[in-house]
Amino acid sequence: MRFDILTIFPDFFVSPLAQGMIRRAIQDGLVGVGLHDIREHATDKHAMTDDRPFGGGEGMVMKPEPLAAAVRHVRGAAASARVVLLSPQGRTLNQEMAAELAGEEQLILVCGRYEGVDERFREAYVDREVSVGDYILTGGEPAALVLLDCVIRLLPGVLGCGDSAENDTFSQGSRGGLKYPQYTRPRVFEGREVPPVLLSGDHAAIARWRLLEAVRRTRQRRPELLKAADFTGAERRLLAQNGIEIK
Ligand code: 9D3
Repeated sequence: MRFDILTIFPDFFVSPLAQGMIRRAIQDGLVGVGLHDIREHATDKHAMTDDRPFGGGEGMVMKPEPLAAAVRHVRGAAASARVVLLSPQGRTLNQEMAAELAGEEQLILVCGRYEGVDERFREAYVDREVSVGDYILTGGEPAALVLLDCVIRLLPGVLGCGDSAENDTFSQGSRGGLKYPQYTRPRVFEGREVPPVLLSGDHAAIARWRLLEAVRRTRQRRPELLKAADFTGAERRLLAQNGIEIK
């Protein structure tokens, strides 16, 4: 899969792309990422990418011509590339959307700055507008990184053998709930012991304990994620025996 990122801060992405799973995916040729400075497509002599809003008001707006020129430049032969604008007005990114995006051949990610982009660019060039949540960022760049990260790890061959996208917290592997508490060595840390069942070697008991703990904390922290339909009959009985009713 190919990503092209349009930004006025291409350097923002350099270090994050050079770490861990993303770096390996790029090295292995599973992912290609191009960084493009929108400013290089500015048309006036000062290379301005923003201007004052018509009608007045606070802040600046990104001019449409440099954005459009950058998209056309990056598109080149690949006319099929989808253009994604990172914007607080977009649909909130979730795991389902990430999986959908992972099915695309090429994505052009447009990072807005200032108060936003000229509406005519959005109308004419943008296929999808995506937000990463209800909080205020300084621009689209950190949002593009989040999108990049969660889409890349879904691509075939990117995850290590130990991991699996099917076992993710937000996919069906753990039935849409949160993960159970995890422990590693030492057995006692600052006086706190690892729950004995995890040292028992009784794999069925461990599986029951993990299910109960996962459901308990999901109900406490993210009750909206719990759906009875996601549990087998045996699991529902186990939960009921432990005083956990799921509707
Ligand atoms: C008048 C209010 N404006 C500033 C406080 C609105 C505003 C403009 C531009 C708020 C944020 C931004 C920059 N943010 C993004 O470009 C952005 C974003 C975000 O802020 N939150 C979540 N997802 C995204 S995707 C792009």
